[in-house]
Amino acid sequence: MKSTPMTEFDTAFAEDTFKGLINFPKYLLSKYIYNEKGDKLFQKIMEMPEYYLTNCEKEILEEHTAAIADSFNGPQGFDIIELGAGDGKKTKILLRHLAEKKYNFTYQPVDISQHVLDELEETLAKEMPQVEVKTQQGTYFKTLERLADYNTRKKIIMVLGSNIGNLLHKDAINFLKNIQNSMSADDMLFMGFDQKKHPQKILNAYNDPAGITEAFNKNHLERINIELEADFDTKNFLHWESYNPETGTAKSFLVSKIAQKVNIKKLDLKVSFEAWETIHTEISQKYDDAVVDWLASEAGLAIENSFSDGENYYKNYVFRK
Ligand code: AVJ
Repeated sequence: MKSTPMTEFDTAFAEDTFKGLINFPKYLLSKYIYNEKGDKLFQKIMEMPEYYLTNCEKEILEEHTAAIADSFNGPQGFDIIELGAGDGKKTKILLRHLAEKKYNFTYQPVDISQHVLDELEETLAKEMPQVEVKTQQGTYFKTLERLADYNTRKKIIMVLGSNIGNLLHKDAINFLKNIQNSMSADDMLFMGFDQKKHPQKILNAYNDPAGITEAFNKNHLERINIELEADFDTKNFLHWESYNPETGTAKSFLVSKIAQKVNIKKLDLKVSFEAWETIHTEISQKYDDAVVDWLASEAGLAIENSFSDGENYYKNYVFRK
């Protein structure tokens, strides 16, 4: 192992990877899974039968479209700001309804990837040309800061997919606080939270027999191989999922099946693994009303309403400040 830590790194990815792999226990930050291949694998995950989250949220948006649309409306119409829009498949259910009912609104998808935004803009122009789209490239944080000064009419900030589940509670509260800071009194936050349920159902969603989630998890090592010139052999790692029904935390790991050394050239780092040593790679937090209520109140927000699927597997909450 390297004795003198580097003081400067080329990228945040390099620095975070270094920090995570010299830590005990080892970890990697899940946000780095999403390179081009990671995006594609996540699309595949959303199409798997085991990954119930997508269908549940789709069901909610389909079954409650009119009520949701109604709660969005303001005296001068409204602007939907969606953080992490992706391919917008689920959002389009809402947008189609809003356009048909001639609501006065704009759709402003925010994403770090200009490529994702360009594709979304293109499909929207084709499928519903009457919707006014203003894409916003950038980090959530920067965008929210900019939005704080924007107060001409009601804003609906939207975060779908239970994306908040990747954050520890303290980070989730900070994320919600950032959103709260950018909101005016009449603005709303519309956000999806995957719910606590039968532990087996949750484990199955993150441990599919086809191995797509395994490939998704291992893609992190492949990204390190490519971008940081490392020699991880992904065959020597096991994808392992755990779920703690007490805390509601699903945790993903890559477990080293053998004692091994990995060389990460660009970090000037040799990482040693004992047999069965772990790398923690992701959390996918599951919630209940009490926890959502607590997170919201810590961030100066209050639950105004919520919408659920038929099985109560998933909920979309409406928050106000
Ligand atoms: C995009 C964070 C909602 O945690 O359920 C899916 C990512 N990881 N399968 C989730 C994911 C493994 C997903 N989120």
